[in-house]
Amino acid sequence: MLLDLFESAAEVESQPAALGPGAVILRGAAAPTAAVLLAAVEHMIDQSPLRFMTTPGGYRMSVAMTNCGAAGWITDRSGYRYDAIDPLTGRPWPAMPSAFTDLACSAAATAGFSDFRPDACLINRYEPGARLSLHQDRNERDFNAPIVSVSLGLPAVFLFGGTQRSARPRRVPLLHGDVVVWGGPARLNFHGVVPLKEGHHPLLGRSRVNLTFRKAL
Ligand code: MD3
Ligand code: FE
Repeated sequence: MLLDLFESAAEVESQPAALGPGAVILRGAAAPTAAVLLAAVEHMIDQSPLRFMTTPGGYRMSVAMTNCGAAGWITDRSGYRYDAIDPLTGRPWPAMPSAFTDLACSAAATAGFSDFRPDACLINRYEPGARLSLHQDRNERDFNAPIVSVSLGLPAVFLFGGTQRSARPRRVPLLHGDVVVWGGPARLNFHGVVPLKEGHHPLLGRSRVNLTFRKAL
């Protein structure tokens, strides 16, 4: 029956799939709540605005960033670190909204990390041309905790490398609503984002927003 075919296709689409050892993708898992998530982002950037941070080497990042939660990731001339205070406002980062916590915890649980509780969420805003060069996320204290990422808006090509910088990365498209849990053997893999292509998204216009949930402390 045709209806059964469509139903099973829809089910398969939302099933967790392995991108590689330790990396589980939930295609479209955040699409139903995207409008709620983005309204929370708007409220957040009223309190702690998006800004272009400076790398320790003195380069201005092309991705605009802010944070919510007990700790926020920052970079400046003195290095990369987490801090409870937003250096731009001198105040704590905005609290993590329950819609964020709920999504991150349920995605992590689906991937087998039922005790994951994020205390930091880095919000990355890409406009066409913005990119993130190959790096590892190593400023968190506990590498046993996974990182959960949520992609919204324009599609991006994600670079998924290995544990050595020299391994040639795979190119993985990340689309609006995709949620990925990066844990276990994938936790310290090199990764990056190729320059965002020009485009228009119905909810976000010329931009992509990525939320990364971490246990930083
Ligand atoms: C794989 N952000 O904020 S999310 C970052 O799309 C970051 O904005 C990218 O890399 C973005 O640090 C990629 C996917 C991601 C995040 C963390 C990871 C993949 C990861 C940590 C380990 C391995
Ligand atoms: Fe990263």
